[in-house]
Amino acid sequence: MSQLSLLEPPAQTDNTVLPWRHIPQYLSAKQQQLLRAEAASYPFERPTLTVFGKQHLIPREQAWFADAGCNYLYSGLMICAQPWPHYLSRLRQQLEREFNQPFNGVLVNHYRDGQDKMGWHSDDEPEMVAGSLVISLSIGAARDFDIRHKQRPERHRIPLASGDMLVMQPAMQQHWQHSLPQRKKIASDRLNLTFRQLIPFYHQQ
Ligand SMILES: O=C(O)CCC(=O)C(=O)O
Repeated sequence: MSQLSLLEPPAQTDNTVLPWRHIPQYLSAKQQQLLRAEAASYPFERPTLTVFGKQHLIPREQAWFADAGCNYLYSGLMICAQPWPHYLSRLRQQLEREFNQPFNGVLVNHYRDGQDKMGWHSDDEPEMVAGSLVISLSIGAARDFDIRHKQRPERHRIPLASGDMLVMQPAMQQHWQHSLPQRKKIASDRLNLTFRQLIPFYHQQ
């Protein structure tokens, strides 16, 4: 697929342009299989978050792979960069060519089953490079991805299947929030990879 068609945002019937693009089946079956197998050895963690004074384990597992100096302060937690695994690094190179943008970090979320989830948020941390794309890729169980506008009562739901890509334009983080709701009947797991561009050494300045 050409870079232009990947970036072209969809128009709604009222001609509003939405700042994301869903590309079904971006990853080949082989890529999905290799990444899934590689993920079996990722150093997943479940850090503890403090919400209203109470401590909670995050309802999923996560790992952060990034270049040196690209530590990430995410939901109040500093996550340190782990070195890039082989197939994630190859995928990063493919995305850098496709989108003509450097991606120096990837957050891997592992939802062990439909109980695991992610709450409403925007990927708008100050260490993210202004104007950069966030590329999300899904492998495993199909899950709904919800999007809501920050100011008006507008919502969208995108069913993300294995191999799908979601290109998030900068305006998505500025004006919208997203979440991955619980789906208690889903018994199988899902990996989500979000490739990001961070300002190196932001937290050491
Ligand atoms: O799992 C997903 O599709 C969402 C992940 C997400 O929102 C994030 O990494 O910020």
